[in-house]
Amino acid sequence: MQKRTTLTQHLIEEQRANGTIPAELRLLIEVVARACKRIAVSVGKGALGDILGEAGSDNVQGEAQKKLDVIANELLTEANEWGGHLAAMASEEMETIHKIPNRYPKGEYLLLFDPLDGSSNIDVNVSIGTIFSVLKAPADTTNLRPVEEDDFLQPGTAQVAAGYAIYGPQTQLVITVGNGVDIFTLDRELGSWVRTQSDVKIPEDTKEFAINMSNRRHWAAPVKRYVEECEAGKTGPRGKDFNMRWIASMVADVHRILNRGGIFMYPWDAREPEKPGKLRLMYEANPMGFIVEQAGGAATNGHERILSLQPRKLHERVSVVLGSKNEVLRVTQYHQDATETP
Ligand code: P6P
Repeated sequence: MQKRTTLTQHLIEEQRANGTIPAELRLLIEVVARACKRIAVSVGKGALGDILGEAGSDNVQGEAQKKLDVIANELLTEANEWGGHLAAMASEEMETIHKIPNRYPKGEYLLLFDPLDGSSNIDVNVSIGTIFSVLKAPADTTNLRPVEEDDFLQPGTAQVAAGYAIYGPQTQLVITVGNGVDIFTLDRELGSWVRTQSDVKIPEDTKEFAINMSNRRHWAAPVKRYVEECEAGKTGPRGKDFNMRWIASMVADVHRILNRGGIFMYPWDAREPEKPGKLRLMYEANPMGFIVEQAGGAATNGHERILSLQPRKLHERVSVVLGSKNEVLRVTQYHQDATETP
């Protein structure tokens, strides 16, 4: 029987080898991982638990919340309040930042999360997930002043850890602390996360693209050009046939790309021209961008590196193009061509 490495052992070995994981950060990641196990139990109940359907409330984005959105958000906030690792939290499901109650000690980290991404898939039993990002809180927030929303507005390059859990045929946890990407599978008998893939790398080329094709008429010209060239296949300018996937669950689409390459696009489109895109920068694009880059891929907003963007609002949206590096760079080139064409 092959000896498997658990998440705890992996993080301790990372701490020893690279020193990039202070004990407080390791404990924070373990608390988040434990909360994801509890979310997995709720998700797995389906119709057997009172967890499907609408919660009867809207989130900050004005989207109808599913019961599981609210349950997952509560599980993550309750699990992370008392540990003493955090200065505050932020969630897609909460309009303002969530401060640590005064009865608990404060820590030096900020945790941001989308507690249940892809929730439109819950009721039809398609893979969904939890996405999280960890930032350092400004030093003076630990004792001198309360944390404010602006303290969260750091570029993605400031992340010290990021990850996601995917609740699918297997329940898996994907983690990076800046030394590559590792994947853990939940051993339901032991209740522990077991490392099943180490230092995952995304192929630089691909034959698979992911985009919601029903929005084609609303895309900008460079995106139309890229997708049409993929559709043209072997006889077209790309000289190869492409396949298309769209699960409408970012975690699931990114997980496929992490495992076999591909490009994921949720670009700006003319339906809501004032918005740069649908996906959220702080707790979707930044953590996924960190993970994809750590696996040798690229992540841009079509023009520039996502992790370099300076956030202006906690819930701001962004256009996302991520995955196999050479394909992402091609889309960026097409955007540059379009700006240079007279
Ligand atoms: P559409 C899920 O609601 C989500 O935020 C992402 O997980 C997913 O990639 C995207 O929206 C799907 O959007 O417009 O195709 O339903």
